[in-house]
Amino acid sequence: MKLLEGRLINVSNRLPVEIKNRGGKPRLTASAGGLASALDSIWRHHHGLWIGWAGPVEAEAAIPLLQKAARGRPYGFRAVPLSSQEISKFYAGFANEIIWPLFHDMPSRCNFDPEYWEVYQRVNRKFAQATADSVNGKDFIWAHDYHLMLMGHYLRETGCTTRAGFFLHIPFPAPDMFEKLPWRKNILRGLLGYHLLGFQTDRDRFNFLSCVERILPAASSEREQSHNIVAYENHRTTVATFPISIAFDEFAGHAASHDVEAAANQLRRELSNNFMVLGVDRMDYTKGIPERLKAFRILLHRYPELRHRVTFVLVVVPSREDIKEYKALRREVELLVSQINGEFTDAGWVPIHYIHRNLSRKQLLSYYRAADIGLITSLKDGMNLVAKEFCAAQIDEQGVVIISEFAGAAAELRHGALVVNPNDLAGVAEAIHRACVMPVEEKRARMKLLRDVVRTYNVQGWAESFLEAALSPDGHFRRSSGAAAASIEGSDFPLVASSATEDQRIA
Ligand code: ADQ
Repeated sequence: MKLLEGRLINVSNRLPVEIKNRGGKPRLTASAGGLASALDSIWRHHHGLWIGWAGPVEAEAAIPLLQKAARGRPYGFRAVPLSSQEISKFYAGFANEIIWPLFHDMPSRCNFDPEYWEVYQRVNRKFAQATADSVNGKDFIWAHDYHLMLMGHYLRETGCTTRAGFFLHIPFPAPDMFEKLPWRKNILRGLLGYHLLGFQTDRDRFNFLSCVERILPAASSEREQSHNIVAYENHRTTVATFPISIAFDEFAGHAASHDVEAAANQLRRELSNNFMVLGVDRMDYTKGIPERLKAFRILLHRYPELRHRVTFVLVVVPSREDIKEYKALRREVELLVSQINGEFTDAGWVPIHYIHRNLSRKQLLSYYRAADIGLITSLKDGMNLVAKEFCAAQIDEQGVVIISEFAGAAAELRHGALVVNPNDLAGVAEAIHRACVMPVEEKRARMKLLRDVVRTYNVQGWAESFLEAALSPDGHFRRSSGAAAASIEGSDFPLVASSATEDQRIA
């Protein structure tokens, strides 16, 4: 892998460590979010700096703690201080009440508060200035996610000429949806200030290009075999697809350990060796959790012979609990769980085991390893790493993945998984039934295919292909392993239609 001449400057809304006030004293904690572990692999090859918000502490107090946190790491930290008003209007407001729902095709959940926009611009300028102050010409800036979409343009305004790339972890919407955003031009202009833009899937990349074509007529776009180059305001931006992945060997190695095997066996025994359907998500309205529960209820109605034989384990990690919509979702999920359990629970069998908390890596892997079905029903999802983690942990290669066609991961996993439309509740129920009765040879062949895909296109390949594209001098690069993952050809298994025909169903 070609090494950077300079440093890698990673910029994200949060640092991978957070300073919290505990008992009147600032203390270091690991910050929530999986970005740090996803990026860990690239730091093995590059030294650098990570810029982001460090938590609600004064800048002065943060410095010694961040120095302490950087000991033993190949990178240092620089905090961007944000006031509580900025956190509430930039992060909770603009990012999570406007961009998050809109980019997940849920415009009715958006709160287009103009004050959020003011603060979003201000905070992006702050990040741009802190970054420009920290880099030199040989470094490479890698910015992450929807919190920092304007920073590309603001970096150029500061006069910074260091190359800068941006990766969007969430989907990019189609023009009809994106056009609802009152600040649509500014967002596109902000993004086109970067030298490289990376999207999770080709669908997101093409949506972005269609928006540029419709909203910025002055921009021109050239199409290469695996990427596009957009020219706008005397600046060229390479636009490409880089499906994010996981550290496969690490997950698979840990899942194969005696500890995890023993814990998985114990889980199976405790669930009476029932068929285990597993859901693992953040508590988020994009993940289709109520839809999954309703599909499970249909399954138990249609196939009474599965009662006592199938158990749904729903693991949900608390998320964004200070936002009204998330509180309402939790109530809805908990009501559905209790209704379904109330309707079907019988002596010796509780159909749904609901876990609402963070699990340790070992616990999570034990569930992945013990489960017979990984059920992912996102209404829309950038990638969905849970699907890939589930495959990595399936050491016995007997689990079945059921995945929503609207999760980015479906593009890579579609040949081995059962692909469903999460809005088709009956179709999801049929897919669960199909997985329950699937011959073991078919399960093994499918899971082997899935594990090969995730092993080959792992997070290391993702990071390398992004940097390779970022460092190519004219913006043109070869088709990379990461980009190729979204269009793997050939399979023994056709797509599964999500709706079963009437005569296949048991009334
Ligand atoms: P998320 O929306 O958070 O990420 P996802 O990719 O599935 O979605 O990652 C969730 C992570 O949280 C996984 O690593 C999983 O193991 C972990 N997790 C979930 N529940 C847990 C629990 N109870 N205990 C412990 N860990 C738990 C965003 C985008 C995604 C995109 C990623 C990465 O929304 O579409 O895949 O970024 O780009």
